[in-house]
Amino acid sequence: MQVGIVGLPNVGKSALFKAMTGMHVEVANYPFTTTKAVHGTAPVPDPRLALIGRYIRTRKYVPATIDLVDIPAIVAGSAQGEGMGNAFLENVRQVDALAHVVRCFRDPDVSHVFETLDPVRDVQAVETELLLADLQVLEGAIDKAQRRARTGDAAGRKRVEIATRAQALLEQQKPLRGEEWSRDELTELRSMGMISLRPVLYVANVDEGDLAGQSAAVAALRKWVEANEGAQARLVPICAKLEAEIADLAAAERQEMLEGLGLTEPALAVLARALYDLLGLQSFYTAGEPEIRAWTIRKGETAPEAAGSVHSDIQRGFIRAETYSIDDLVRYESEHAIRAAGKMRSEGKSYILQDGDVCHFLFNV
Ligand SMILES: Nc1nc2c(ncn2[C@@H]2O[C@H](COP(=O)(O)OP(=O)(O)OP(=O)(O)O)[C@@H](O)[C@H]2O)c(=O)[nH]1
Ligand SMILES: [Mg+2]
Repeated sequence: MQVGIVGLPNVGKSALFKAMTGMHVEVANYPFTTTKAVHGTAPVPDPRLALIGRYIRTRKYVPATIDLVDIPAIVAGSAQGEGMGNAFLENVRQVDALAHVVRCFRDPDVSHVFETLDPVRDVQAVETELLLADLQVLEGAIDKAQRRARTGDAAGRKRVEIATRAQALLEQQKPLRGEEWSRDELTELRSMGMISLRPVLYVANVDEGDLAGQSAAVAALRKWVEANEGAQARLVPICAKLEAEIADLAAAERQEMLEGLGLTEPALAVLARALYDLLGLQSFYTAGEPEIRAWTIRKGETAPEAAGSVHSDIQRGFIRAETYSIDDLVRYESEHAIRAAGKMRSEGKSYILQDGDVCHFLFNV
């Protein structure tokens, strides 16, 4: 899964990226510090790995990962070349979801491109640019498809119809993610690289003193999100600056610091959970002596599809999956005992994976 961090300049995008990936990117108090997209990986915190490790001896734990991209800032007029201009566009089209960082912290020492603190205005400014970028693409696409349609091309006619419907929504300031689309329509819109189709996680970048996100600024943003977004958006409060500092500490100090702040987990865990929920993802596990590993799949994937995320050969030559739940592992304490109790399931090609399944895939290529 690839997630693009977007937002106005100087709102804490790189601080968030640094906190999540541990990479040392430049975080500085002036707009357009980030001029080129930076890619990084964040390990998904997952207590189930260690839980499995209590019963299955292993040499290594491998968590799932989220690919993050710190994308250059978007400002009013970006779509027309203001600020960093279209620098953001190319990256924003590649990602599966957007993490939209919104300034909700008060700090007179950190400059704001619009001077005052107003998260809803900020979100709308960025959103407008994204919608304009989509509109520009649609205009071109409609033109082209109309020419095809005139020659009697059915696919061209269909594209004109879908693109025109999308255009009407965007002109009313409505992002495409808020609309119901059929599978075919989604394929068509994705092939046109529509940005506003992507789910959004709003990251309210809060004050150090407001980790739970109870300030008026966050409340206003939350209200706006509830009124204007549907199932394709979420909001989490995170203090990027503090989390970036925590990420810099050694593991032992990190735990101490979190406890001192009254936090039960690092923001990365909060962010990962929100993204899984937003994108309809879940984890399954492979476990053995070489490694215990978490894999990310979409809910509803079948056993061969899940096997495909481990290796395409395993999908191709899939025979069956020997599967059990982590609950059964905790209850019976070993795979041997699970088998003896008749709880080791043998699942075929149509089996839909359940969250937390532990799988051994049997295959033949
Ligand atoms: N007080 C406070 N300052 C923050 C917070 N997050 C970021 N900052 C500060 O805001 C400034 C900008 O942070 P960056 O992470 O560089 O912002 P950015 O969004 O990447 O900015 P550009 O790359 O210029 O678009 C830095 O001085 C940060 O220390 C926060 O949660 N609280
Ligand atoms: Mg930056």
